[in-house]
Amino acid sequence: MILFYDIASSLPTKAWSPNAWKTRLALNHKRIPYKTIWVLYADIEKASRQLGALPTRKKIDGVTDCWTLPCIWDLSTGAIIADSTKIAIYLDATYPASPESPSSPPIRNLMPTDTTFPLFMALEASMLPLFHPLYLFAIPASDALLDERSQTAFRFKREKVHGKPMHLISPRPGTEEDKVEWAKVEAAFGMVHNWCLDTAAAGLRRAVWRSADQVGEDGMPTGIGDVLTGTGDVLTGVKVNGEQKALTNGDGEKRENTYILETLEPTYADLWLGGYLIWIKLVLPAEKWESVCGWHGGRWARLVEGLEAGGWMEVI
Ligand SMILES: N[C@@H](CCC(=O)N[C@@H](CS)C(=O)NCC(=O)O)C(=O)O
Repeated sequence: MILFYDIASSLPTKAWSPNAWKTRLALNHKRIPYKTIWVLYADIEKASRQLGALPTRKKIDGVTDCWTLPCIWDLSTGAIIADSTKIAIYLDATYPASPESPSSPPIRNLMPTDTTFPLFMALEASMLPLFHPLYLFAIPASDALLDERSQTAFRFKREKVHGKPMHLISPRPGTEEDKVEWAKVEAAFGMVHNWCLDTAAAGLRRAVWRSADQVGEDGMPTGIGDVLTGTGDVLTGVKVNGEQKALTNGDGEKRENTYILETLEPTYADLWLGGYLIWIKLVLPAEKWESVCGWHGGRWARLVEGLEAGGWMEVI
């Protein structure tokens, strides 16, 4: 059993923080039993110190330790780990998918091949600086969902960083600034979309692991070495043992390019992006999520629908 420390909000899900969503999606993906411990934003440092978690960075003074969530306490091993990326690495190392000792349901890997981890690190390093415009919208919207004591703590740092009071950080809806800054968010996601298109155009879709020479109990291909087929932006099928099969999600429904490495199930890169997409969907006005759904052939809506349908968004 894992205790998962997440930050509470007034949303029905309580969960809102993009970084904590990455860990929640990861725990759900690996089907590891866990229980959420809800912490108020104002109490992150106190709760983390009590737990014995390590600080993850420095505060804005550059000197003082800063504790952040998500954090997990694995009661089976005693490990206490803060930072979503460190947690993802720990989970795969401690609970790897193992064909030798199959469990039911089977444990999945977040990073299924040796190349997935460096690819994910490159994605994170490229995307993080591009997300600043997103913060302009999502930080004040998140602030509005916190309790008063947490708002004070949340605002202290953000208002310093942005040089304005919280209520002036977001561009006013409908203004030129609103359009320009939102277009930058679209461009950030567009960069990843273009990587995917380039990969497809170069015929590099063999970079797929969970697809191949066998079909698992769920009707999905398993193993390594198959060929995904399709044209342009849309995957239409998979060759299993040389035989063409429709690409389905297990319910016979056709699956288009849902995940960024064209895998049949998400890898950690999808869950990482999913953390931000879910943040947008949960905290911003509905028209912003509608706008995201129209970007890049609807791939981000498909990604979040895929996470919802697969049970990855469950709050336990
Ligand atoms: N690199 C960390 C960042 C986590 C993070 O920034 N968490 C925020 C909430 S989304 C937090 O706890 N902030 C507390 C603070 O800045 O004092 C991760 O990926 O887990």
